[in-house]
Amino acid sequence: MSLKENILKFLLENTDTYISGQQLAENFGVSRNSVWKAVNQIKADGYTVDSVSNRGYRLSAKSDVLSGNHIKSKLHGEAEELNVIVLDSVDSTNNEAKRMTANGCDRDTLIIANEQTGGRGRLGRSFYSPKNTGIYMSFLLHTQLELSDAVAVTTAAAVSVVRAIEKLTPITPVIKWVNDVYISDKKICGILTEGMSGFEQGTAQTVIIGIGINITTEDFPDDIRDRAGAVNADGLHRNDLIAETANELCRIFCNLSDKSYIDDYRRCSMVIGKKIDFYRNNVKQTAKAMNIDQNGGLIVMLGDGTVTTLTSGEVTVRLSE
Ligand code: BT5
Repeated sequence: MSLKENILKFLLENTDTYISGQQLAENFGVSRNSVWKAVNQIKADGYTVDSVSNRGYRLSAKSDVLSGNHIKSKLHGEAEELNVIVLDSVDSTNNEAKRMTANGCDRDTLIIANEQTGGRGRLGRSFYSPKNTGIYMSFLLHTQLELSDAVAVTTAAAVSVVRAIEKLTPITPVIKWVNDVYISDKKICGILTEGMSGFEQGTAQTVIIGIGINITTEDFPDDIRDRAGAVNADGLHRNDLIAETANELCRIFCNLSDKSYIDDYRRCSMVIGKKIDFYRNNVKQTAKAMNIDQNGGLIVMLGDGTVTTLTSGEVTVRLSE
């Protein structure tokens, strides 16, 4: 690690106290001038460092700069093996994951961007991804999944986001089948799962799970202003939420046959028991959402009493007026 990275790590671990330049210089065996230069580089990266004469430096708790090292230091369990890549700006982290796969990347990788210039939703829709205020990340995981498991993967990702937010904040989000997370009636997160399949085997060998979470985003474009919101929790840092989501997702994903996460999905569902409209191939149907099955499918009762299960992520569900 460079001097800058060492000092940053030290300051991140000691945000409750001032550390003198002298102490940092002694810790890392360098001059105070080198410490001063490294702190200036840390500030240039976007961190807020309070410096008070005779006391020293302290990283402000407000600093929310994406850091691969910080994220890695908080990964545990199955997630510890993840290769973590942080980008300042990219068209879409899902696109980047596809490019990496095409270039032969065979490691399970988490790609995170501070901004997306072409963030994507389902069915060619876009996902607004401005700088500094959100989490835009894709898990590139190597696997042997049945293509029919795609919905299960998306539900697992939604549960991971909810569990991570619940762990780090006092907020309890809800999930709108299949891929949206809401807080106070506003969408704060969308998930886009894409498989790169071996058509002959009918399996996905690489799955890309894209997750976008609005953390402090305020100025949404006009067309989504009424429907989009942000987590907006005091003291929540993106690095921590990314790591916690990764810990949960990798744990569930590595044991996908253990369906206990579906209980959390049901607990947080905002559609069970509600009247919904769903759109399949642009045809609108009205139904009552009855339950979520063990594979993440939505069991609905149609107007004529027929019960059917929606399994396709290509179905769009809206709560009826
Ligand atoms: C989604 O699609 O919500 C999936 C979004 C996945 C985004 C992640 S970010 C990392 C990775 N890289 C990517 O390029 N994508 C993934 P869908 O259910 O189709 O919803 C899209 C709709 O949500 C849009 O048509 C808007 O109405 C709305 N929307 C767009 N941006 C939003 C935002 N930032 N917050 C809330 N709603 C948004």
